[in-house]
Amino acid sequence: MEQFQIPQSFIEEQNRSFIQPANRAYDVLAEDLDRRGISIGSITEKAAKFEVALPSWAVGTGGTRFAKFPGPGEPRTVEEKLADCATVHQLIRITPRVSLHIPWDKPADASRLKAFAQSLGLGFDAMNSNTFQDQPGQALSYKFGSLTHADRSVRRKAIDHNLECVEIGQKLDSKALTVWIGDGANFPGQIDFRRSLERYLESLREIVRALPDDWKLFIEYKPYEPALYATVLNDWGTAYYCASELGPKVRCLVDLGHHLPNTNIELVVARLLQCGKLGGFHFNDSKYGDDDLDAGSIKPFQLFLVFHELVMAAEESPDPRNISYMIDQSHNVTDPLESLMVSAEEIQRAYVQALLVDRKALRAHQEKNDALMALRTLKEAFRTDVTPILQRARIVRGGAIDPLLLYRASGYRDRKARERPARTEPSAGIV
Ligand code: PSV
Ligand code: MN
Repeated sequence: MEQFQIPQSFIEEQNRSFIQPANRAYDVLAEDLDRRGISIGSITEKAAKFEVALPSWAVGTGGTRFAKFPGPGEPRTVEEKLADCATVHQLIRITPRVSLHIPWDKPADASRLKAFAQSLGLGFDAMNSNTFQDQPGQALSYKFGSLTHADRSVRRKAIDHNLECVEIGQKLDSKALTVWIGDGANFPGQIDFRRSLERYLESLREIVRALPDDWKLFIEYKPYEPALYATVLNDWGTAYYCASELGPKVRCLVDLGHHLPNTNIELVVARLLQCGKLGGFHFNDSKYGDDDLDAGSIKPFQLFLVFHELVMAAEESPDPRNISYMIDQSHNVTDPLESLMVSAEEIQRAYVQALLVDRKALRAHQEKNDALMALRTLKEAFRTDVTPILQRARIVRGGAIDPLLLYRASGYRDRKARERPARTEPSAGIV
């Protein structure tokens, strides 16, 4: 059966009903920014160049450990996941790459998958290994750990899996491997903290040795879950220590949900930037823990402050090693494609707002210890409604002025529901 895609002519036709108010709003904002000494043209250009990668594992409905409530037209294969990602990118125009999870997305033929992705206008971002779950029939279990397991043969299996991810990634033209492990303990005394970390480094050394020259490895930390008493890679300090020990190809990955409540994440970002060890992000939002909610839905000011650190650091010393931006969310109650479009836009919004900060004024207020004026300077940028810039950035690239409304009007989900008959077996699991 032919797979439905939204015709480009439909986007153009829909955009016609939004173009006049969008243009008017852009002109009003241009005047306002001009008064503030900011050229809207150069900000729009930067906004149009912004990119964030989509997670293959988030185009299907997610769930909690209690239940999952799948929606109609869920993608069943990696090809269908890519088709959904292509639709998001078609409308939003800032998500040209997909981050794959192995073995969830293990391709039967990697070169064919690469060609298929290219035909959809997509490429690949970081590969993700999975040693936090056993696969059907797996003899050596990860129940008590993987890269840090006490048993050498389990560590061997986990190392080999990561090497395989790199091998697949090379065929797909990916340039990075993200390693997140669930290793840890539920009971005091269950593991030796220092031995576990030594074993982690020993395992990682072998993986890093096999990395192609132009590849990076991202260490993703997380304070707890699935281990509920102690986690081996628990925080940015541990990740930073390991990244330093493992050399220049290894950096830290900040997943916004992977911090204890009230952690000042923008400060963590600044520290990692300063140490030259910030490699990438998994964007999402949270209220309590690793909630994997939509980026910008709970703490948009925090997201803005993170981008303020990134933009400021890039302005002070442009870093050619650049940082990978990826989304990592679980969409439990929404259409995942809608959530991904809205989230990508919120991430781009925070970036654009951060571009508007009058950093000279901010510096002057800091030097005079004028706390309120410093905050006001940040808030002035944060409060600016940059929607007209985001819309214009999409228009120039052939995207949708209002991606959410256009997606709903296109009937995409209904078409997919017919093309992809639902699976009926109940399923639990986070993603
Ligand atoms: C772990 O919670 C995590 O953030 C890692 O990035 C995993 O790869 C991803 O979620 C998917 O479960
Ligand atoms: Mn993550």
